[in-house]
Amino acid sequence: MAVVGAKGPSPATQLTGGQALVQCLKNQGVNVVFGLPGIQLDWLFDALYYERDTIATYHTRHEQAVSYMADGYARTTGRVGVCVMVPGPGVLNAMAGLATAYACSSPVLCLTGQIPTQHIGARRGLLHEINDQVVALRSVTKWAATARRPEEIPGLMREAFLQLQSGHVRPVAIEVPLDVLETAGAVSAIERVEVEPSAGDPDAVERAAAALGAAERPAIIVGGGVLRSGASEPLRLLAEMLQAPVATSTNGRGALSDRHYLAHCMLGAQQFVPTSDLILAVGTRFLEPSRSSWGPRDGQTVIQIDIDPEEIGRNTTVAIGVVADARRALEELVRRVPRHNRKRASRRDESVALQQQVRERLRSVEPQASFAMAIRDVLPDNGILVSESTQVGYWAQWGGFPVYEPRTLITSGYQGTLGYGYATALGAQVGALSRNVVSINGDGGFMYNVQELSTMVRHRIPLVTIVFNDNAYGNVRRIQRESFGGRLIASDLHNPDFVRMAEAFGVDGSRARSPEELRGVLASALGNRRPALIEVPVGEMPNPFPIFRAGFRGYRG
Ligand SMILES: Cc1ncc(C[n+]2csc(CCOP(=O)(O)OP(=O)(O)O)c2C)c(N)n1
Ligand SMILES: [Mg+2]
Repeated sequence: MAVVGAKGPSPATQLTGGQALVQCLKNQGVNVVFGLPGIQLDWLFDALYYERDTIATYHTRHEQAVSYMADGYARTTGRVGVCVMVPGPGVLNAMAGLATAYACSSPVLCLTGQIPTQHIGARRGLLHEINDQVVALRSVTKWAATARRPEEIPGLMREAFLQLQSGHVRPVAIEVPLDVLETAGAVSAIERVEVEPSAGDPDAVERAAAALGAAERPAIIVGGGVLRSGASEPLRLLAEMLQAPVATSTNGRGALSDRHYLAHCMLGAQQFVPTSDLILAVGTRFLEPSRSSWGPRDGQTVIQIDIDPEEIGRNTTVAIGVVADARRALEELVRRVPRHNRKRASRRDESVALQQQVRERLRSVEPQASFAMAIRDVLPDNGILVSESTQVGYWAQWGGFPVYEPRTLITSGYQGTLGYGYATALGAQVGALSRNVVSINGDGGFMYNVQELSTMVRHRIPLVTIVFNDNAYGNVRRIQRESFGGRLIASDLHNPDFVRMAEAFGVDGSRARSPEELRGVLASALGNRRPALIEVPVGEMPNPFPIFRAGFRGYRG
């Protein structure tokens, strides 16, 4: 790992801890912060006040939204999403967002306060005190530290930004006690830290190139790592060179455009993996294939490329492992494979036939398919869909919703965090202000962050959010009906009139009662470029799980 652009510390100046944090953010090129203030953070917010022309502060109505928004922003931009919240209850409120960012390998920097240094660990019961806050933060970050003096802040921020750009990217956190934010010290602000991505061990890449070139029917499975490293172009070139079908995990969807003849979701992989002699896995935990009846078996060679050495071979036996950035490694393979590559017949017809077969199977799940495709019909190719744990969301994210560009489908990954969607979409829209962003929610999940309708109006975020309202935790209710003899408990919901509620917040409210109506109402909402909510009253929807998880053991959604 090479660090470029990091200059030595500039001459020290007298800065408060709060000012030091903000100078480090500024030097690192951060220009958006999501935060909710409080007395422990007054010195930090005051420092943000002085830099308000460089760093925009988006404040929310609950701390869960600051971490979700930072994650959404990071996912659409690829930049670091910064969230700021008071210690104790503020941190705890933000943890589901951090856990989701962790699951989705998202670069989120969490900055929080702490009780005054001299009292930490004494358990006196000071304002916002919780025991072992930094330990709690470690459960949802790859690295968390405490700043004990203002002078330590540049070094800690440097480490934070290194961690946010190297290895397995995941959230990091720094807690800064009240007195450290307030006190001035001789602080040297860091310059921008940029990490040069690693291309991996050349010998391992060469062995991978030789094996790929020799394979008769290679297949490629990719995950979010391809999106994070911007590896779509070398992925496409390699796939075409090898005539290898490419399946994307839920987190990797969009890595290869669904318009490409070799692009598949995991339903396609269920068909082509068993007849492949070699499987190349790139930037994916490989969880679903490795735990399914159609996953790798004896006689099939698996090559895995991952930036995280701990992921190599974690979920399946790997013949060749390459620890590398996905883009660098794929570019290297594109350069090396031609020397080894056998002459290959086009697999276009076979792949397109499989795409059609999978599409037909997916489109049989109604009304989910028609609602999702109504959205696709009016959302431009570069428009972003933020999914949720709701019936149309499952269908969309697992493969039904065609994704045409990288970073245009956002999910909660393995965390399955109900309620993450709307606030994450607000952050996604802040990161992509000139593009269309659509958030889909169930009535259950949406109400987790309903108060952020206020944030959407206050900050003029032109997001269009759709609420599929079945007056139920529909997923739970269907399981109770189908698997527990209809013993319904804790799964019915009382809701407000969503349209009137939206209007009370100053949000454009409308209703669509069918996929056809949704297409029209959504098209005009997207054209208006104003905060909007569309309620779609729905009934119980059929279970999509059997179709998607046919070969997948141990997962119920
Ligand atoms: C934080 C969290 N709490 C609870 C759940 C369990 N859960 C998954 S889906 C679901 C119901 C979702 O209801 P709704 O948002 O209305 O969507 P619907 O299934 O009705 O379309 C629940 C409670 C979860 N995934 N995450
Ligand atoms: Mg519901």
